[in-house]
Amino acid sequence: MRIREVTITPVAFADPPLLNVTGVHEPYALRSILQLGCEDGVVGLGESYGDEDFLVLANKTAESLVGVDIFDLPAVRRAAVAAVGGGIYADRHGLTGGVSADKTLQTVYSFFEVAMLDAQGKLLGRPVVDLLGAKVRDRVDFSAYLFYKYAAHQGFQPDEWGEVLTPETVVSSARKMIDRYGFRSIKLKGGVFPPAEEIAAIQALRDAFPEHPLRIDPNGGWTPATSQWVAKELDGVLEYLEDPTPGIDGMSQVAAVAPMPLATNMCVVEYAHIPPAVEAKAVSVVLSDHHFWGGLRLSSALATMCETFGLGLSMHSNSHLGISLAAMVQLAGATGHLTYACDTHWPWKTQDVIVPGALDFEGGSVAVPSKPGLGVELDPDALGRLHSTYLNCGLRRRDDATYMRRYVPDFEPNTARW
Ligand code: GKR
Ligand code: MG
Repeated sequence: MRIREVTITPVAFADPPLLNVTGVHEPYALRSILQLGCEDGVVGLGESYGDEDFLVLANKTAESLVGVDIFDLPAVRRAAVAAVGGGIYADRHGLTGGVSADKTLQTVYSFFEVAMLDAQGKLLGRPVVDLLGAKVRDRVDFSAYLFYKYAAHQGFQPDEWGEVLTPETVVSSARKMIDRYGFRSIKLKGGVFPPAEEIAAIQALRDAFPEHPLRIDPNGGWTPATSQWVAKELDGVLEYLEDPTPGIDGMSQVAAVAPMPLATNMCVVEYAHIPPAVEAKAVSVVLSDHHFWGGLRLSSALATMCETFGLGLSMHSNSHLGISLAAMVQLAGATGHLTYACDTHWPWKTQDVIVPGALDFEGGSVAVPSKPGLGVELDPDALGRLHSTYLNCGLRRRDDATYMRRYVPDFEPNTARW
């Protein structure tokens, strides 16, 4: 079965003012939605970043895919190689670590690989998890992903989560998220306030949820010395400390004294980073992300590699919609070596492009869909609405720092600032 038509639709969906080390989320998050229309009417779905620079590379790749057999993944890789041409897509907000030609290629390839696997599964009548080696778990655990946040975007109505800027409101947002989704572990996005305040928030979470494993992730917002201090302060409190400081060298200085494992989605973001990170004993846990690790198949290989080197594996998330969640769940469903609950931004969104009901959370986990392909269905009206939002919102690339200056005029994103 061959590809007849490739459609890439940029969309924008409402996103709350969530804070991180580089600033604050803008009123809309951008994504791109891929439809690979094949002979026989099968349509393979994909989802990835919505930044303009990514769209240019994805559209260029798409130009050479008509006529390609849906099992011919090497042809997709060749198309991506030709389109990317050794160039570098930089996400600009810097929250997913360094950029490189290889990471760019893997990012572009992944977008299409997921849609190819969705189409293959639909053709064969099997879920994607079967194409990845079959299900090793029925449900995939996720963590409650907490953010400090403002009450409202400027000029918008307040959202239902209200302002979260203190340990007390961090705890109440956790309670609300756990009551609604049943999460059994908690992650706090840090790097927003001086570390002592964020330590206080973690301690408050520990008191309120004594049984929930906890993590904090300042996206490299602290110096190695500060990170070492935080690690000691939180001895016995964290299941892992995520990206306290930038770079393999910095992380290895922290790891040398930290009593808990260090995790990363910033300093190990491509295969070439694994040998030096292992050698420097910089991290104990890699957060995989199929969107930039080259798709679902290569992310399975990453799991094997982590197992080989004695590294744990968790999963990283960015603001995303249902097609991405379905891909994450199918991948996690087939990944034996997945040692922690995955991240997801799911609770923060109020809109989607898929028909609801396929990915419900219960007890903090999502059942691996058993329908063919990714197991989700595109809602064409919803896609149209979010595409109109994209056209009208004026945003073309994520830029948390510039938007932050509306709240804090002299704000400077600067990793390792504390
Ligand atoms: O959504 O602000 C955010 C996060 O900071 C995200 O962009 C990160 O990539 O969640 C991510 C992380 O774990 O670093
Ligand atoms: Mg992270």
